[in-house]
Parts: sequence; C-alpha cells; structure tokens
Amino acid sequence: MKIGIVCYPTFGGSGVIATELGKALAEKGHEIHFVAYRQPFRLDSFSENITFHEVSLADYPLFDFLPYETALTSKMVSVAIDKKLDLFHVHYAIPHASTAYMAKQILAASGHKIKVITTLHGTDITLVGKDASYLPVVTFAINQSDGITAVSESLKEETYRNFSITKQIDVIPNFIDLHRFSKKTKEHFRKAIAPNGEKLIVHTSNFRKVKRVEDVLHVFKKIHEKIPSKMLLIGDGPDRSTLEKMAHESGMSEDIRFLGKLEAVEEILSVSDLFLLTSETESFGLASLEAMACQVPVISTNTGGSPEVNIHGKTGFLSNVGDCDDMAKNAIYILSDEKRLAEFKANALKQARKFDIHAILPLYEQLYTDILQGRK
Ligand code: GMT
Repeated sequence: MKIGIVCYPTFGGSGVIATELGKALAEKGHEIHFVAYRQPFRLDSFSENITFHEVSLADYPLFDFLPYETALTSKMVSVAIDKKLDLFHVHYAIPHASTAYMAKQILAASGHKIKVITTLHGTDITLVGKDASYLPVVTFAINQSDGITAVSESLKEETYRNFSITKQIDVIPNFIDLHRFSKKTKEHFRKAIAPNGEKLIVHTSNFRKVKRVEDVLHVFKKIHEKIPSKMLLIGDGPDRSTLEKMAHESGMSEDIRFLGKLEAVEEILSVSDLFLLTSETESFGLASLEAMACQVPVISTNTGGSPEVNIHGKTGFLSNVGDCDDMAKNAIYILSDEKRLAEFKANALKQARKFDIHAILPLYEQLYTDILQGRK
C-alpha cells in the first residue's frame, strides 16, 4: 500500500506512534510518505520505503498567523498525486482531520480518490477538540473520515460523549517496540546516578499543565523521606522552569535531576525502579507503557485510559488525580520490599508484552485493507 502519514513531528506520543507505525509498515514493504512541518524526531534512520515531505509556509506581511492548514493541505494534495497514495492516515484530529477532509475534496475534484483514517490520540478530544473554538470543525472532520480509531476504550467513550459522532470508532491501542524498549542493564550508568544504591524514580512528559508534574515532586518528597532515592525528570515544556524552582526550594535539589529531552529514554528507564505519571487526564499513557516494557512498575492517576495500561496492584497502582498521599503510600509499598519490587517489575513486563508492535500492527493493516476494499 502507499500510505501518507500526517503527524506532529515533536516529542509527544502521537508523533511517536505515527512515526513508529510508519517505520514498521515500511519494514513490511508498504510505501510510506510522512507529511509534517519538520522531520519527526523518531524518524532517525534511512529506509528505502520511507520519504519525508516537509510542509513549508510562505510568509506575507498581512499574516499575523501563518496559514498552516492551507500549506499542509496543499502538500497533502501534491504528495497524494505525485506518489499515487491509496490513503492518508492522520494522527491527532486538530488540524489533521480537517486538512485530510479538504485534501480529499480537492483530489476528488480532479478525479483522484483517496481514503482517510483519523487516529484520535488524547487532548485532541479531551482538552482542545471539545473547546467551542474548534468543536464544529473537529466534529465534522472526524465524521468525514473513512476510518476513525482511538488509542483506548476510554478515549472512544469520551469521543462519543463529547462529540456528535455518527460513525464507528475502532479502538487500536498504542504499541511498543519491545526490542528497543527492554531492560539493557547498564550497572555503571546506574552507579553514576545512584552511587549509594538509592532507588531511581523517573517521570517523562512534555511538562504541560495536564501532566501535573508538581505532583510528581510532591510524591517524590514523601518517598524521599522514607526511602533513599533519586528523581529523574525527562522531557521539556512550559512548566519546566517553575518545577526547577520548586525542586531547588524543596531542599532536595541534590536528588532531583532534570535531564531534558532525551532520545534514548530507554537507557534511563532500564535502570529505574519506579515510574510516576500524575496526569489530570491521559488517554493511554504511552510513557507508562515504555516504562513497563523496561520492567518499571507505574504509579499513575486513574483517569482516562491509564487503567487499560497500568493494572492496579499488579503492574503498579492507580490513585485519584491529586492524591499525592496515596501515590506516595503505594510507591513506598512497592519500593520497600525487594521481593515485591521484583514481582511488580515482572508483571509490568508481562503486561507490556500485550502491546507488542507485532500484535498491534496487523490491526492497522487490516483496517487499511477493509477501508480500501469498501468493507467499512
Ligand atoms: O497532549 C499530550 O500529552 C500529547 C499527546 C500527543 O498527541 O502527543 O499525547 C496523547 O497521545 C499519546 C499517544 O497516543 C497518549 O499516550 C497520551 O496519553 C495522550 N495524552 C493525553 O491524553 C494527555
């Protein structure tokens, strides 16, 4: 198949899933064309079946805001014609579902047929999409897609609750490359970060408000009072400087490290003991899955799709949003007993295996085939 993948190129989960999906499809012989405003960061190696098409925007003094949707649609149309694409698979509804709809109309006007699949990832539905400033367009565009997928049951339900969707939404969960995300013990690395055998606790995110990273620091403070430990924060985003200030004022700055955007996040996860994800809402929690694949138990909030990934009492624990006492209590329970910690680590890996890319990829391929053959 010839597939156009449209996504955000940034460190966020939707871009990661889109890129890893495209890479895996290319390995299976499909011709993949990525369309984005920058090369996706996980698109880091050459494949003869992958081409990246950059959306470029012409500026003009009249524009206070550059018309990105127009430029993206134009690029989608020209790539679809030049490369004879069969379908576009767009990730994150805003604005990709509506640019795909527009591209499809423009292509149809010149006799080119193309199918569109929209994958809903999270905040495109739970936060941004349902805002009145976007709602009518997002609803219309999702309904116009030939296929709609959501990354968890919870996100599917939330989409039906908040939007007037008249079509079937298929749940295809996020996935993990277990070859890349696996425990590759680098004891020297662990020794450098935790020289006295401290427990290593990790959080990765885009440091946005929705992640409630301040709760990570509150939880860590309580853990730190009972268990010698170090906190590693990976990623970057708008809240980072406030959090760095908080860490400094907490008197624990020796034991809290901000590592910034790391590409090889699996190297840190491999030597970690516990993962914290304190989000207000999380449609899936790809970061938790990445941790679990590296045998790291997860302490997370119980909102959205998190309970579909992190199994309470098995792979970690789930708490109400903002209940830092409960999260700390659960973390201490896991970390305070080596045998128990080992059990949670083993359970985390077992659960992560259910999301192996090799199990999930055929679901997307089947969906593409069904849509192209008119079975959906
Ligand atoms: O808003 C974000 O946090 C980024 C967003 C994205 O699109 O990159 O993440 C969402 O999609 C991920 C991949 O499907 C999910 O694993 C995340 O749970 C989801 N984020 C939220 O729902 C907050």
